[in-house]
Amino acid sequence: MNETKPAIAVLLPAYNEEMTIAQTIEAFHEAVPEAQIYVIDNNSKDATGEIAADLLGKIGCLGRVIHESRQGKGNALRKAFQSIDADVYLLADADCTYPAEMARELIAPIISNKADMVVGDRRSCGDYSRENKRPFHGFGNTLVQSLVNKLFHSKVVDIMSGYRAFSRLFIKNYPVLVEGFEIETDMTLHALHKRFKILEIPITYRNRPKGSVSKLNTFADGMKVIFTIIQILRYYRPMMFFGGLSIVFCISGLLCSIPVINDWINYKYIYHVPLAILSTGLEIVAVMMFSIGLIIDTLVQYELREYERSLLRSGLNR
Ligand SMILES: Nc1nc2c(ncn2[C@@H]2O[C@H](COP(=O)(O)OP(=O)(O)O)[C@@H](O)[C@H]2O)c(=O)[nH]1
Ligand SMILES: [Mg+2]
Repeated sequence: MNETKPAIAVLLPAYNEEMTIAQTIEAFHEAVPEAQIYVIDNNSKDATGEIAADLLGKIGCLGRVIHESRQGKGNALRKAFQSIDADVYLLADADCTYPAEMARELIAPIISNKADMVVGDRRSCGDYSRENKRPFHGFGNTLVQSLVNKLFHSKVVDIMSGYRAFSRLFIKNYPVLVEGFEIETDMTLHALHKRFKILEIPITYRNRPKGSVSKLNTFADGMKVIFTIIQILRYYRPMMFFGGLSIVFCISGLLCSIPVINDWINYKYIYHVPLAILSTGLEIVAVMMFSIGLIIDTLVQYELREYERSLLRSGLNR
């Protein structure tokens, strides 16, 4: 790798994007001519792969088309992160929605080491709410955003943006464990949890051109958002998750025990035997939940420690 001139890789995951792929490649090639452009095609049923390969050859661009058979944006990026070596990675959609002309602005903080992840924030300019015709997506975004910011004491505006630049340090130490669209949320969480430097730059956002359709499914991906929220709590704040459940069980157990205790105080005998058994069971579950939270919290701390060690071992400077 060259110290003076950093290698830049533009990553364009694409699934059935024959309408927009050529325009997207051209736009990024014009914005950053020295960059290598990689299109990660995922079993597209249209001519996405061929169009991309032809065009990359024609314009003399250094990148190539990568094929990944496991479906999903997460799987596609996993392959890209494993097989591409660069100093700066720029991720965008292959659907002409993100402004390629702002590529340099996103890349600059990575090159000058001011950030490990730069996020193109679609929300601050107001374009996203205006251009995006799917209100549920905005709602899901806001829900996850406020939860994440509360948990990590952060101020991230656009958690799910698909326009991002990354340092080599971030990419080569990011374990891709998700398969689909959860990858953006996951990357943000990973960066916050592992204390990578995040910078957000407001960008303009256009809707997909007519005839081109989003691969996102409002219901299925909406369910995933809810699942993601549960996972965030479970993995990143286990004590809060299991502790919260423990409190719920503990209070339910106490409520169930009121008639039982009443019996004992008044008659020195227990008439509400089923309630007594139920409250005992609930209190046992409460203690179990608390213990599970404590164990997983310790594991997360241990994992964080190991992660920091591996960063030091990888010999890359922040
Ligand atoms: N490689 C690959 N890319 C995908 C897949 N699904 C979506 N993409 C691409 O990921 C990008 C974002 O998807 P998009 O449908 O635009 O989602 P939206 O921007 O949230 O509406 C686009 O460039 C898609 O072509 C997939 O299964 N595999
Ligand atoms: Mg898109």
